[in-house]
Amino acid sequence: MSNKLKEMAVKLREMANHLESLTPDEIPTEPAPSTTRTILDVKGLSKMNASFLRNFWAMCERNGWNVDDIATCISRESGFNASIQNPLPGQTASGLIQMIDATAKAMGIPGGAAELRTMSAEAQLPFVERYFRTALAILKGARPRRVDYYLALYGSSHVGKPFDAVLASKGGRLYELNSGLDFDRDGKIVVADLDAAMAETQRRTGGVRVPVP
Ligand SMILES: [Ca+2]
Repeated sequence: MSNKLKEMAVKLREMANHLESLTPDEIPTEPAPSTTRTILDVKGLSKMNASFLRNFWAMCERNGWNVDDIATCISRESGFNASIQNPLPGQTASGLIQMIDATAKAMGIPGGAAELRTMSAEAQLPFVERYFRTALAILKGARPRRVDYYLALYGSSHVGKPFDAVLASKGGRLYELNSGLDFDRDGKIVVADLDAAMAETQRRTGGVRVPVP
């Protein structure tokens, strides 16, 4: 046995003797494991209060949804600003996930988008949950891809579509309203563009995560 190994053996024996001499109360315990409940720090998320973060986490957990991906959608749509409205003329899209007036009414808000804008972010969550549940039902229980959450916001008919499926083309109204989503600027918004936009939003966090209190 080398001298180094002998020294280590002696040290280990000393440590073992020391531990044996401790009473149970004195035996050092492992520090409490840090929480695994964290959400990717996408723009706007860190300003949300503890109650919202807890409810948001619980909503994703009970539905088996990816909390980072839904947070990414909300960040891109509203920056977690519950009272925000799409500023373009004639557009009613409002709130966390930018529901249009007809959708807000269909989700059970009698006053539609105008009423939605008066609700807190936390009060909007049950309607966000109802919306995603309805839109993702087309997957029949299959795990959504990252982009499926975003596709859900563009109409549930797009959920599950392949990455090369075209959602809008240059010249069309839908394209002009969402031209920022044409990530590679080729005149077509395809599913892959939406996924790339989500990836970019997530990359900008630098991997920083917000703990759920
Ligand atoms: Ca494109």
